[in-house]
Amino acid sequence: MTTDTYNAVTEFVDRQAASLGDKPAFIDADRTLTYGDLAARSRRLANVLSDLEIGREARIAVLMLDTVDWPVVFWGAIRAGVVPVAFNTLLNTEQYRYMLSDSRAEALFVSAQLLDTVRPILDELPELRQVIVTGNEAAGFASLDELLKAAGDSFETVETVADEEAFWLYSSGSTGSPKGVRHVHSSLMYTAQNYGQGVLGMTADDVVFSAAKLFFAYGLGNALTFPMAAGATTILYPGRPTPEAVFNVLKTHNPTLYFGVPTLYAAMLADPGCTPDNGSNALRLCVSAGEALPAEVGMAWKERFGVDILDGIGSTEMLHIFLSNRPDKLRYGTSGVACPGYELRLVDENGNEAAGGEIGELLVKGDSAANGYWNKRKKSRATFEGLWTRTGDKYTRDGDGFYHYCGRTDDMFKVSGIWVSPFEVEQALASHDAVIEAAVVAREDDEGLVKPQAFVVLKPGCSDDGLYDVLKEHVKAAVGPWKYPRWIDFVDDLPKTATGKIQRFKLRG
Ligand code: 3UK
Repeated sequence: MTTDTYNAVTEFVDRQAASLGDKPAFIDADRTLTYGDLAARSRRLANVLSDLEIGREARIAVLMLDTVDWPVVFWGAIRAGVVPVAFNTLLNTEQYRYMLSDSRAEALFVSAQLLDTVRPILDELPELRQVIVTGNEAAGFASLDELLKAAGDSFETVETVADEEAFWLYSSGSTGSPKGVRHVHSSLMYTAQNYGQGVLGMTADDVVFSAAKLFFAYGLGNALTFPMAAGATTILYPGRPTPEAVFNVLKTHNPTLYFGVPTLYAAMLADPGCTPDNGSNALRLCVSAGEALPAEVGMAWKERFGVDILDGIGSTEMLHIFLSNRPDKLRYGTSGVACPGYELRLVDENGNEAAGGEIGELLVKGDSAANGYWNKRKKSRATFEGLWTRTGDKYTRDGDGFYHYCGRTDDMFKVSGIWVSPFEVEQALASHDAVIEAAVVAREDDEGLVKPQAFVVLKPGCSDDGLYDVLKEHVKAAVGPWKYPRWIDFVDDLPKTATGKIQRFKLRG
């Protein structure tokens, strides 16, 4: 009997180190890590785990800022057959308590700056045997640098199989507790080939910067697996990606590819420092994901920098982008077309194919789908339907085959019997000059009929005086007379998930 022996570290790290040993793979503010360094340090990390008796299939938690240590811990664990679980660095103590206990992580690798958030719970977790601090030293804790120094430098990579679980990501969702999404070894190269190479055409000449962090599936592909598969170089930035910080990285490192999220693109465009000479002089392409990119933002960016933003939709469950615009097939205001390696379907409530032009839920088929959620059988079965994964997103497909986003399945509502996608009203509001962003929810009026209510964030210096009537007419003209918000609340900001998605449920009265 043959088993399909495959450990992703061999392909991503060792094969690249063999031919590109001295080439920088990762550059952060303080250090450069070559492909050769990464191979060596990840072998040491594997020895650290083995010395700690953390064995194959055990989980370790990775709560680390984006520095060159992140790939070392991720690949070192995978080399040892240990499963790294990437934690969002923006969460609170309670959320970490849940994720550490849910995952039964046996070790925690934590950036010194984040230690205080988890410190209060470290004694409460029976499975957690080791806390290893990266970056600065922390009294009373093992330090990553010290452990790596002391560890042996040769390690026989564990012979995992292609279908074996390699790593987990936690998916926050807008309701319920986060779900551990279990991914296998083979998925990483699958996304790198289909999207990194197939859509972006990444090569060894690329220099990559992703404002989305490595703990997001989006950032993990953008800044770790895609550039590594291509032999490219990634710039890592550990801080908060403010427009100013991002412009600074662009100017300093001149990446060829930049990955952001819509809110950040909009904020960058609104920033006084947003001029081409403040950007990268080597930029060839930009990417946006996480939420839909308003057409105006994409077009304004293109005008300002002469470079397109490719909007694409991905999910933690599918690991990366499966539906996207392409450099040669781009239509702003849409999510584009199916990526190589993926098939898409739009289905109605009864599971039938949505007929031409109708809204349907998007289902996706492709080999990077996760194994399922950890210990959440009902949710796994509702999402992973055999070869097809339900996205929970509503779409229409136009005559040219482009997919148009219509919001989440659960946020849609009907006004006067006609579907309203909060999303399209939000887009209409956001296309007004005075507006940064908007959230729209369904609210019952005095007659118990559902109507749109909007929460609007205005640009600095814009007054809301008389703006309600202006925005009402603006929306009517843009998306249809019945869709205008019957109420508008002007607010300072919108409630969002840790991954930046609007939490409409918090706004419903
Ligand atoms: C929404 C989009 C419209 C959509 C992700 C790129 O966002 C990612 O993963 P998450 O698990 O969220 C998935 C959900 O986010 N979404 C993402 N991109 C778009 N909606 N247009 C878009 N371009 O609701 C989807 O179901 O956090 C993005 C790569 C990997 C990812 N995991």
